Amino acid sequence: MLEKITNTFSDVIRKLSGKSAISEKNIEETVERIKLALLDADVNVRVVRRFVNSTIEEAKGEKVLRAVDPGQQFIKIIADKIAAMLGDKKQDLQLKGPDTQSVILFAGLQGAGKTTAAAKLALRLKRGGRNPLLAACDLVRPAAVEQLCVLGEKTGVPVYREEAKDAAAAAKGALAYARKNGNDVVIIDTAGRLQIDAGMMGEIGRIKAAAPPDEILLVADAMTGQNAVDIAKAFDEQLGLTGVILTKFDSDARGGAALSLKSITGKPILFIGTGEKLEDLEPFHPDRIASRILGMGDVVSLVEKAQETISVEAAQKLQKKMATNQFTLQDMLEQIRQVKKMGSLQSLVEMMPVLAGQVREQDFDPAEMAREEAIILSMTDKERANYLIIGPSRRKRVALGSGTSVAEVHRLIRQFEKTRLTMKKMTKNKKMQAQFMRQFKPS
Ligand SMILES: Nc1nc2c(ncn2[C@@H]2O[C@H](COP(=O)(O)OP(=O)(O)OP(=O)(O)O)[C@@H](O)[C@H]2O)c(=O)[nH]1
Ligand SMILES: [Mg+2]
Repeated sequence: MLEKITNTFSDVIRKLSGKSAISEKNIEETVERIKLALLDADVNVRVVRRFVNSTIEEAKGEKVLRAVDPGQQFIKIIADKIAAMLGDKKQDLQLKGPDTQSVILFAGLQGAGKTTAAAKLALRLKRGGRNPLLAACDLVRPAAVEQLCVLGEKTGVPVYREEAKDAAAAAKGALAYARKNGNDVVIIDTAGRLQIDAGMMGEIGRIKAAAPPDEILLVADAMTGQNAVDIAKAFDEQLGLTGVILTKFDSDARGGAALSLKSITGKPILFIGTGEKLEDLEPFHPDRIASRILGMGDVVSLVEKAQETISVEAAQKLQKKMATNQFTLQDMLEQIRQVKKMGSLQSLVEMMPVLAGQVREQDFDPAEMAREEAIILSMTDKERANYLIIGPSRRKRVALGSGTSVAEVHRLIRQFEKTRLTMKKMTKNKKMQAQFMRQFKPS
């Protein structure tokens, strides 16, 4: 996700952050480098030009050149401009209250990911307490209705289908069905074509008239860069879009579509598709994506992800143990299990690029974690509470019991001692804590 552009930006930011003085020449050179990176990322030329002009103008003002920490000030300007390019504020779906029927119409080219996104959004709304209905109105591609039905089955969201071959009539039928069955959001999946053509636009126009939507969302493939922006413009002119879902964001290394869409079309990106699984649809937060691109890490998403898996009480308990040096092997076991729950290191490092290079892949290797878990599980409660009693003969027993070697048991205990030591240092040292926190925050 955005690897390519993030690499350049992280490097620029790293070079700036240590600087105690910044000259006009520094500003120009930095902006030039970013300009090339943006163009290389397939960002619209007009958007790039606007970025260059406004950044130079603002950075050359008193604020940066005379600031106590000019590097940080300059970074802040860049971060704000990138967030503005992405759309500034997060936009929500505009739906009516839960007791009134809302309609969401999906449009887009063939293979953009409409049907998948419709099912993902239905699942999201259902988890948010809504009662959605999926309407199968792609009557062009033979297997389209079946595909939606399969996804409906997986998400537990009902699918409305008609045998007749008129998409607008099917949409109307879906609304009536939803009213009868208490479905408060109807999500209409439509047929895509290879290119924008009159047939497709006419059909979606008829569906729009038959089932007046609250949201008309374009589903566009992020990997197509500027093409996605052109498509959005065309759809908006003919149908009047309310927003965009950018799919396949997980495979988009460059980010050109995301960085140009809002400025060029004026339409907000509401969601991004981040994978093929039905859970892989995330609300689009411009500020968070901006700090991700700048290599400063998406701390908020990381914390949210951690909160989903680690309870607040557990975190507080751990903090207390850290402070009083009571961290035991049992706590380490629980941590290993939590890390396992949070998913792969890859997804974490993507949210926190500053971690890349600091954490080693093998620290999060599932096989290694399973071995560590087995070792601790082979210890007695007493041993887990006080690692100092685990002498040579106990280590041998633990190795045997866990199907590992004595060397691996040694290594785990050494690792544990090191962790304890780091924790002790961290909690004792206010400066170190502040330093640790500062790497997450630009200012
Ligand atoms: N990696 C990734 N793949 C996706 C994403 N969204 C959709 N896909 C894949 O893209 C392919 C096409 O998705 P569909 O949902 O069938 O696309 P569509 O727009 O409905 O296509 P038509 O109905 O033929 O117009 C499928 O293989 C999906 O699994 C995403 O966010 N990330
Ligand atoms: Mg489809």
